[in-house]
Amino acid sequence: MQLNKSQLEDFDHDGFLFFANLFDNKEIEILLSEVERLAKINANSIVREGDEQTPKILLQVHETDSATASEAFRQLACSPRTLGLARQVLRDDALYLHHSKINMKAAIEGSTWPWHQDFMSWKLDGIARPDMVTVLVMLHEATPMNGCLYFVPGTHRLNRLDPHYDTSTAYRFWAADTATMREVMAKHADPVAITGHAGSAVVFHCNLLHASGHNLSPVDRWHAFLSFNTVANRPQKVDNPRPEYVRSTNWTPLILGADQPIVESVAPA
Ligand SMILES: O=C(O)CCC(=O)C(=O)O
Repeated sequence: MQLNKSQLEDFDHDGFLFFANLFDNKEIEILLSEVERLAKINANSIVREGDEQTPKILLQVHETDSATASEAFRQLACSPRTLGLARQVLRDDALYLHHSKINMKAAIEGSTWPWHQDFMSWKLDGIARPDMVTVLVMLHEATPMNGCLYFVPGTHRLNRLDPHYDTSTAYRFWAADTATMREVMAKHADPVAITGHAGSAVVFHCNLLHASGHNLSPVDRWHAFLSFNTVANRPQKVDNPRPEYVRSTNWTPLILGADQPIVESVAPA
């Protein structure tokens, strides 16, 4: 999938590019059934929430040897439609995954993600430059009602804002504070709802301000996130690094797969 000059300019200007129906129904069915399998695993790389301990985040799905390894998600991560896209917007072919994850925003219960830039956390992982992007693949349709993401276009050009530690959900992380968001939103275009059918995808810059609401709908909203970094920008040593499943030290450049559909595959035992 070759991006043209105007798409690259749009990415540089807005901080994201959206692709409707990039993956077909068969591919999405395979990935959904993999998520169902992975969600039953008992591993530290799964964050749960609520009284029912419903899975919220399944991490490290792209590796071959993690507790939550999935060959289908490995194929997704090496596809020209994900890795190929990330290479083009980052203008670098030597990329690895800082992390991969499935955010499972469960019907009724699935909670919010406050406004943040991903690089708020990733800089603290020891990463020097914001040469990172995430490719998000919608495994279910995303709507405002079921907690789709919102982006504030162009905010990646603000560079990294001062973060504050958010403890409002089961996943504690660095986010933007209210005063900062009031100021930023007064000066920028309105946030854009990232809605689309299952199989749609969006690539976005690590300094783009984004958030999502609670899933108020009766249906689940699952999204896959592949967060790419350049090998040259791999993290430096930090005290008390976060676990491998959120801060990968596997910096071997990913090999681009053939432009073929994701196929059914048997996960490692
Ligand atoms: O899954 C969501 O709704 C938002 C996730 C998000 O913003 C993130 O993982 O950085």
